[in-house]
Amino acid sequence: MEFIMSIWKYFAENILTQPAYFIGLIVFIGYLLLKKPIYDAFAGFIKATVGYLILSVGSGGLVSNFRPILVGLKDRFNLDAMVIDPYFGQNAVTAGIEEVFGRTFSQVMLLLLIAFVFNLVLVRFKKVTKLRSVFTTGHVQMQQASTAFWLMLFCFPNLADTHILILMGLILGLYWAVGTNLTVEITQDLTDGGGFAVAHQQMFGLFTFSKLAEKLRGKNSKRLEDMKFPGFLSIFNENMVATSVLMTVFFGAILLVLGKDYLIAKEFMKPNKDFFFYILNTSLNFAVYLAILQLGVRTFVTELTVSFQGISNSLLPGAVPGIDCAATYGFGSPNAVTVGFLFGALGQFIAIMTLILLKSPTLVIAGFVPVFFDNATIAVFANNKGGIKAAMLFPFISGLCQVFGSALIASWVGMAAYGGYLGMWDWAVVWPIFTVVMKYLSYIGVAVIVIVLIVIPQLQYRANKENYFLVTEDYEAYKEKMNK
Ligand code: ASC
Repeated sequence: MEFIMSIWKYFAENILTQPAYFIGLIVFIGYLLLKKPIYDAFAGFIKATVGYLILSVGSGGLVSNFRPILVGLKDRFNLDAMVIDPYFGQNAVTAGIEEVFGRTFSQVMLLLLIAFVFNLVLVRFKKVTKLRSVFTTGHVQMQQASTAFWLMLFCFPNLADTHILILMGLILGLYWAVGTNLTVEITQDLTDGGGFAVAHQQMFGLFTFSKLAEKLRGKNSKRLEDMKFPGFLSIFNENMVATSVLMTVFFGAILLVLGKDYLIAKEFMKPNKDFFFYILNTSLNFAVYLAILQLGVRTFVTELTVSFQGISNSLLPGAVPGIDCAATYGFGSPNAVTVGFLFGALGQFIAIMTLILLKSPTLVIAGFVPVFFDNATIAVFANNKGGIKAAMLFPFISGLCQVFGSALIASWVGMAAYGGYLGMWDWAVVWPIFTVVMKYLSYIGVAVIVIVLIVIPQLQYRANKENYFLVTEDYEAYKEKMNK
């Protein structure tokens, strides 16, 4: 048993929680199943892994450069506030779980195993479960597992570790499978049959806002990509220019508020550098990382689309992999990403102001990951379904939800005291609801959540029985039938 556990631990640490290698492995196996020669499979592995690593350089660069700037606001003004950000959330769990509940979170790998295998089993029996996708974004699974661990302990403080893990494995595994499955149609539509779904932290949000965006679409609704600015504004038609200008205004304002002295003291900026060019350089890097990110997407998505047919022909019929939300930034209008970020930030800003005015005991600092990755993704999908108005409105609403939802849940369960909460849409809206239900209904609450999660894909299936599996199995045929 110990031997098996150590193999699992090795696999989990090096592959399962490292999406680049995990996607590489999937592509490798997929090609072998397609009976391609081994050297082709190897080449596919390299392209998929390198592509995903490029994507990670882009998204990691955004995170590491822009996260400290927003968090700096808390530091600069000595605010006693919690940061809504997955990394802060994970730290808060590590810092507080022992003090508050007297537990350690050493079995997180085991939990991932339980939940992941459960996800695979659910998809393997898709005829019954109607679930079509597997969650593969490992670093996100770790963050979610930590937060879920705290929320479950809050509801069931006396439950033994093993029992908590089993409960969590059940609910998390279902959440992953049902959440990614919710994004199958909208992602296939956005990517024109890219052959993947989204496995991230706003899956219920993407589904909800896409549905609402469809309702918002009028006869003359335009998408961002159809919009052409006239005159001098025409420079904004180009994504790189638009992003650079808007980010310089946005981050320029924040950096000015932080002030040169603070930035030097915190070693953001070298003392001999010019402040104006420091601001410009920092802001332009936003466009740089975004471009890198999109290059990464282009590198691995084709490999994944082709090779996954191997897996979906035999191992997991009709399944698609759920991957990082950033993979969608290579599709639709590139300006949607920027628009979503800015309107999400506006929503968060107004929500934070409201908390201050209402003298809320918990103050929130916007974290970069929720502001950017949630709202940009919501805008990409909303724009695709409902056009410009949707791409502005829904990230704005999402920004409000992120702040208010996180402030409520994190104060209630005691995470706010440890400085952070995950803060992404599903974790600011959906999981707080789960927590309320479990806290007040106990095991009946667990049963209610499990049943609701099981029923969701059944309802999706009912709504479009004929084409439900076609959308992953043969997208061209699906499109033709849907157009009729
Ligand atoms: C997250 C998280 C990140 C980003 C990244 C986006 O939730 O932890 O590092 O989003 O996955 O590409």
